[in-house]
Amino acid sequence: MQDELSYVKDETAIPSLLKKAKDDKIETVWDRALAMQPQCGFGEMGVCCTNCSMGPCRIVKISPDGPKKGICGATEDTIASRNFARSVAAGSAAHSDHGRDIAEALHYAAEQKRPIKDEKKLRALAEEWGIQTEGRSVEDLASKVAEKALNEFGKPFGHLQFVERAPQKRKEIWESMDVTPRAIDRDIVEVLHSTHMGCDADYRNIITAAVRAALSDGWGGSMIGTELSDILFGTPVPHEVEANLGVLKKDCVNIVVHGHEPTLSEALVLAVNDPDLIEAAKQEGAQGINLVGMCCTGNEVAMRHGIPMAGNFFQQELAVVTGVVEAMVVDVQCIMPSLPQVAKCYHTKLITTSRKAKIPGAVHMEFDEKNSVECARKIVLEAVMNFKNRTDNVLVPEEKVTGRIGYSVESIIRALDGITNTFAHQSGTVKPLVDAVKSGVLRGVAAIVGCNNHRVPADQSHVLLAKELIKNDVLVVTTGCGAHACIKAGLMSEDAVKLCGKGLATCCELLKVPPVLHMGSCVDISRILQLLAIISKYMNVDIKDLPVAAAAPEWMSEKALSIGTYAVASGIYVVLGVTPQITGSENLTKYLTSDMENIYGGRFEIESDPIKAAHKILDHIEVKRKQLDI
Ligand code: CUV
Ligand code: SF4
Repeated sequence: MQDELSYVKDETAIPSLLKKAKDDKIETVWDRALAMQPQCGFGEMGVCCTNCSMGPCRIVKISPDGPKKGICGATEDTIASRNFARSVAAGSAAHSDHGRDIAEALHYAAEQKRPIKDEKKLRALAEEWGIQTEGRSVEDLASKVAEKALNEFGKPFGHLQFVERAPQKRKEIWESMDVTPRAIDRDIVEVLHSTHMGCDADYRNIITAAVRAALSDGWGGSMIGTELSDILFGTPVPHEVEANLGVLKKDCVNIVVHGHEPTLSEALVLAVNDPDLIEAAKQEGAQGINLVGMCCTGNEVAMRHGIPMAGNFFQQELAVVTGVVEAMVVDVQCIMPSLPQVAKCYHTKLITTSRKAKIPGAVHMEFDEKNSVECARKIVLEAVMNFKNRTDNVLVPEEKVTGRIGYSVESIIRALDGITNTFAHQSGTVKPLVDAVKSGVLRGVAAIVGCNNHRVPADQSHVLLAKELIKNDVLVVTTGCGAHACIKAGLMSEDAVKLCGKGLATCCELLKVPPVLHMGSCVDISRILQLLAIISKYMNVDIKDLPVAAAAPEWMSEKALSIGTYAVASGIYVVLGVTPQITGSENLTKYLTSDMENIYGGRFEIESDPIKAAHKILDHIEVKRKQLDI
């Protein structure tokens, strides 16, 4: 927990709005974090168990007195690993259920003969999955691909199809550990079962089950989410976008779309361009309708449509505090239940749309995939009609920057090749990138992903880490709230080249890309896996051999734990800036931060100082370079 002064220096637009929130007597996440101090030591160390009603049980670590076992006899290792595994399973469930919704959306789009944007990618995926493509209509193919994707969740035999994308050596490691993901739902259920009271008590075996569920996310649910979203809504290509809360417009009806799934936000993009609704907004005295995005759904529509990126996780309450938001439309994940309280103090309507996420105090307008455009129109009209209720108590912050985003794997490969044909699918190769790394001009690649957390001044660790890495000639790729942080700090602008080391600066200028590449939302970390798999196969090595690393400097969600776990199990070195709730078990901590490297080639590192984290990543990259003899 940091005091407010820590926000004053950065580029987040937070200080001015935080002051307004104070004046307006609005309670924010920082107030509640302060009120929560000191936080529970048992929970912090992961040694509180509530898995059965004989509990809650907690293990006392700080003194020789007090219980060292749960009532059933569960040790700290068992309890901490079960808690960790259940979090991973929940994170994998969230990402994968998102993937399932996209697969359903593709199914209905095919059924209703709605547009399917990337036919080339659809055909490529159908071929990859062994679906007969010749002579088949787009709708027919889309429907087959959707069905095959939906079967990935519960098929009784075999393993996930995207496992085949991994390099051979990686697949062998997974086979030897029996963690090859089988069916997404099954792998998640197995974690819930095996961590039930009186089941698995071996922390290593519990983590093995968690690894399988996490791989089901990265190489399953998330990858399905990304690939099918691209097929349905279009594969992102590079373009300019504006970011930060300054994208709100005083004279327009402002709609903030917040949450995760692109289905809702895509329908809203269509609805806000409806001439009738724009006319209605004008009738109400507005200049027009301004749709902006927040968190990952913001990333989705920014990547595909250039919709402005209003902000990340810690800016959601402050967006409402501006007083100019007519509606905040949310679906699932990372939506603070505090929002209706904040909205109540202004005229803002908080509109929930998913049956999976209702919030007391919000207006619920359920989004129906079969009727998406009509639903979206109703929501937009609700916002338009709310414009007249706006008061004078408004503050739109000045902070607004422009950046270049849209780096799907296809776009990156095209940028490398200097090919401008935006319709080509996977044309070109990663050779120029590999050559740049081999020659040492580029030292390596690092991913910066994840959320905001009150334990870190908002965005600061993302930005400091990114700056230190690019200064040392490491190309950064980013998703999620990390991407919002980086664009706000100007790291996706042309000027960012000035912050780069000589080698990276040369590459960026040559290829006309920023040093920090926005690859999308959190499910789009599957794009990073895909890129690493392509590079590994090209170089004929395993992912663990590459001079790459990942960091989640401000992570908070269970999804981030699932991501971290599948990254480690994919052979990646992962630095966490916030300590996970595992430290009550020395064995588990050692397993995750050390032993796993001997098995999977990747491991967790815990480092809260972003500059130190950058140097640990740089050291790791140099070790890998040496091993590759480059
Ligand atoms: Ni997944 S990155 S808070 S919204 S998971 Fe949500 Fe995206 Fe973290 Fe940000
Ligand atoms: Fe306690 Fe064991 Fe029940 Fe957990 S499962 S609450 S440790 S008795």
